[in-house]
Amino acid sequence: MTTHWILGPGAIGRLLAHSLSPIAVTTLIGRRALPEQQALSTPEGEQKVQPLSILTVAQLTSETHEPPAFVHITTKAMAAEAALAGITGSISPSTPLVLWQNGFLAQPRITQAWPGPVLCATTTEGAYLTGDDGVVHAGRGHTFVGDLNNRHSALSDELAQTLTQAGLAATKVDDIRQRLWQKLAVNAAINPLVALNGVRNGKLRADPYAQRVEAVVKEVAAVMQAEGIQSPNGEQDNGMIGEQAWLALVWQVVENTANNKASMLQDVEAKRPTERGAILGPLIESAQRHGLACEVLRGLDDELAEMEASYLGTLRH
Ligand code: KPL
Repeated sequence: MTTHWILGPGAIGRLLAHSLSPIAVTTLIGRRALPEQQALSTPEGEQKVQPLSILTVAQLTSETHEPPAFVHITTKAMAAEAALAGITGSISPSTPLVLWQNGFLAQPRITQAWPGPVLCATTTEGAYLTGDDGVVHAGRGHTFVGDLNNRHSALSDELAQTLTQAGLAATKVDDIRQRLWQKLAVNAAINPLVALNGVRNGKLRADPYAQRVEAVVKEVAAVMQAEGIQSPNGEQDNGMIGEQAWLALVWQVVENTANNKASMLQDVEAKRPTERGAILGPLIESAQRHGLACEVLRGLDDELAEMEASYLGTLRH
């Protein structure tokens, strides 16, 4: 059996641990201790309780372990590098990493810095935590796996097969960069606006938000074009191009997730740092690099920074 370490016991981390445990030697690693008995509620409403091997970073670093075949990093985007730094003394630098973050911040940085293979995963599996000992697998989705430089096709394939065998349908792809940016584009159009206004996704369809969505998508579409990222449903049989295609995609996701509290709204409500740096950050940086307008994106980032500062007690820079 292969050995998987999962760094970050959030919803996706725990869903992975539950799914992989029956077929692989799996260890879930976090900053604080969690109960060994962990519950999973399946999309079909079944309740499963199983013991998971859970270690704190301190326990991990004080003992010797069988070297992992894969280290999954399932923290929030801005915590990924620090989480990796916390365990580098315990793994070989050739260990394959799997990055599960939103946005496009951790992925290029860790790919550049880590000597071993760095795979990226983007998933539509839906999951949320119900406390220290429970996770709800709310909806089945699909996971795409690949690496930014297309150098680890066989390893991506191996991981996709393992995930599929574990019940999380997955496919190896050679365009993971495109897919990460596509998800980022949709997240940028939805997450900041719902987080700032404290509304569920569906509210964006009406005044006063719909116009703001269009203004965000206008800037996002220009950045996507400059980055060579195609809209997933653009320029096909519907004849839509660029901005129109991105807008159609965003409205489609808003419709499909109308009742959702987006992840950034959940972060704000729980007074946690948001993923603005990983979602708006790369867009603003790219717009500036390409000489494109980004006033709307920068405005959202500033408003979010202000809001975070109000509950985190940090000073604006
Ligand atoms: O992925 C999402 C998120 O919540 O982060 C969206 C697409 C906005 C759905 O809620």
